[in-house]
Amino acid sequence: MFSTHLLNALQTARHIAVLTGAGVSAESGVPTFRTADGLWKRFKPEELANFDAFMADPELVTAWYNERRRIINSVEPNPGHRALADIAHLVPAVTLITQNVDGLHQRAGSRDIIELHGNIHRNICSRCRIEVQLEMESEVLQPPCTSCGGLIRPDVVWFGEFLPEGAMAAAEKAALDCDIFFSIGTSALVYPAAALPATARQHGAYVVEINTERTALSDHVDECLIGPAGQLLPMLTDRLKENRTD
Ligand code: BV8
Ligand code: ZN
Repeated sequence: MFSTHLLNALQTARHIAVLTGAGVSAESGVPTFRTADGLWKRFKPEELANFDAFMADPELVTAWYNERRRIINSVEPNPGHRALADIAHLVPAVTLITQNVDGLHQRAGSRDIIELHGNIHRNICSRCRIEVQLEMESEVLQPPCTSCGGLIRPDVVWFGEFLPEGAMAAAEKAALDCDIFFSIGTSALVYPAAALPATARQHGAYVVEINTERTALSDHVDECLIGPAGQLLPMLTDRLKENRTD
């Protein structure tokens, strides 16, 4: 399943970078962007996850995020999340870069996470961007911002919006420095996150993809492992635990 090269590289790696996408949370029961049903059957995520859609119909977009938050709050991290938390104890440096907004890596015990696209559990004013505690989980809109009257929105990065200050720089720094770069559970379609594996490879990292199917990235990696992250990652950490001596 895993190449000798990868297993050897894991033994001596001093820095591993990991980019995760919705596929890592799929086995927890969180729908991915592409196979989702419900609201997502009728709308493409790009049509909902953007500021114009929110301003045009704040109730619809808020309902979509409330529904997603309800699903996320009802699930648990899966063995894939936990294996990624374990790896951080087996390798001197692991940088976990996630596109996911569900907070499941944190709940699985991972630390030092770079959340490229924000976090659905945080809410901010769309005008002055102060953080707002949700008054109650409801379909209706939260009351407007008490300091400026702006609409309250989830603290996630929408299409056409810039990533959080410093997040992409930190992710790029890890891609430049790492020995092994994993792209796990992402369709590798959304930029600038999708550019990270190429950056890593150009700087000498061994790039590994883990996905249940081939993606736009698959022809541009050193090793493409087809299978569910929740199964392959624990197998990988088991091999790592067997042989790592330091
Ligand atoms: C920006 C948060 C600067 C919200 C999301 C070139 C350069 C820069 C920008 C662009 C560019 N070209 C186009 C753009 C614009 C755009 C973009 O990339 N568009 C795409 C559609 C072409 N990018 C942006 O707008 C970004 N901003 O660049 O700012 C700027 C500013 C102004 C003008 C120009 C530039 C912001 C993008 C962030 C959008 N926010 N999420 C929310 O969650 O609601 S995107 C969202 O979809 C995710 O966060 C993720 O990033 C993205 C893709 O999702 P994936 O995680 O990959 O999930 P997906 O469902 O697609 O795939 C799941 C995969 O898992 C599948 O491959 C499946 O096979 C696999 N899988 C399933 N089960 C399993 C599994 N794998 C393993 N195990 C399993 N069990
Ligand atoms: Zn405000």
